[in-house]
Amino acid sequence: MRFDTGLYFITDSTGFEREEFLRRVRLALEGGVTVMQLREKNKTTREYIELANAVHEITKEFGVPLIIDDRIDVMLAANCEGVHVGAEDMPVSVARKLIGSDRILGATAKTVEAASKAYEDGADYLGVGAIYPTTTKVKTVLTSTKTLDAITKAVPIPVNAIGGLNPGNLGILKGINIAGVCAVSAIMKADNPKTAAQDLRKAFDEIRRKA
Ligand code: TZP
Ligand code: MG
Repeated sequence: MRFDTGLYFITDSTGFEREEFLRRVRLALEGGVTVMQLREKNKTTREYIELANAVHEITKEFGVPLIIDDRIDVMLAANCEGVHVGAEDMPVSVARKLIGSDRILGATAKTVEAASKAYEDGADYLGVGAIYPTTTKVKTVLTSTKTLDAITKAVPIPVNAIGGLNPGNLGILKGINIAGVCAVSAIMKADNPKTAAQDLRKAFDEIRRKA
């Protein structure tokens, strides 16, 4: 399965009926999402597994890896491709031991020190942000583009920018060697998640061309 963090879509099912949520997931994939993360904060374990299975059926059709936010048990239960851990979740080294070497392990990092440690502890990619303030429910602080740039130079694994990103505001990332962009609301809440994903991809390719 390809592992390309170029267009990393993080879901948030809040406020969507199941069928509408799954329709949006499919549209996002049609729009060129390269990796997807299921991020659920208010579901029971049973519900989280059930939704992971349903989303995984769709991502598999597109050959796109499905990463589960935070929950290794849910990732294993739905036999997904990987897990993403934040600063308050399972430590990266423990997560790596638990999931083995074949699954994808992502980590959040806001400093060069945290990024280097996450890499040494076994992370396959990093999410760095928030670059802009975000309306998505998350405990985070802003990360400067200077820190983002330093992190890309400090670790040899893909580094993605995250937080408040949309096709119109990627300009500040120009010249920084990120592997991709992560987005929740720019795709999840778009009138059309397919064109939203396409637009985000185009904007990312554009800043890379100018990098
Ligand atoms: N971590 C840092 S910002 C963020 C996460 C999970 C949320 C990003 O959501 P959005 O809607 O793309 O700003
Ligand atoms: Mg987390």
